Amino acid sequence: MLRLCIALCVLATCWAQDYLVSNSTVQQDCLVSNITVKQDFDRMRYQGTWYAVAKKDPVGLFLLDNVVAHFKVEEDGTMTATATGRVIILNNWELCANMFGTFEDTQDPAKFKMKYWGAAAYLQSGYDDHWIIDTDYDNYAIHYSCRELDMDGTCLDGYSFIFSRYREGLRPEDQRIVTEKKQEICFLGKYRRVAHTGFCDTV
Ligand code: RTL
Repeated sequence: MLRLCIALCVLATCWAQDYLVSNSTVQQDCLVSNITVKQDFDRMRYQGTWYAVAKKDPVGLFLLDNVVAHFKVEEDGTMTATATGRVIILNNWELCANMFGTFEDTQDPAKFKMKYWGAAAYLQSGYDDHWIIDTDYDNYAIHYSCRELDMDGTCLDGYSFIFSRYREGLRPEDQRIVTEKKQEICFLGKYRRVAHTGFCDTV
């Protein structure tokens, strides 16, 4: 009987260890403070056009589709961006929103505070976190913003964009990395594809 008990205890310990190891390789506690971002983020290489191919929405009004962002590093080193996207405001007024953003640096080169506003006064403005979770600069980027922390340190209200350098979407080889990262930021299963229909294209 004692032997059986010892054997069961050993087995249980092994299971527990296994569980902890698999849990620590993919960050599963969903604490915003434990989310890792791109190491040594290089804003110069991040410049240029990024097409949103998927997004996880926050609560409330948001960019619907046709979302394209252009990032730039100004002469003084500040990162700025413009973005366009289809929105519906006042219940049924559909338009292409022209948005602007300036980024404040933080201690971490991949974590910014983004001040954003619209070209027209009736468009939303705000001040959000803007984290670059991962990017290879040439193909894909995963953006994350938590607007409101829950009492337990997880994200209560946040949004995220999956960006591609190509309008058509991500290359198959980048999809695995992106899925892994979606899981790490605890947004897996919450994304919607972002269509590009030409709604915001200027001729
Ligand atoms: C993203 C990166 C590039 C610069 C900016 C961004 C965010 C824009 C947002 C716009 C919301 C607009 C709304 C308009 C309706 O009134 C992250 C794409 C500025 C959040 C809701």
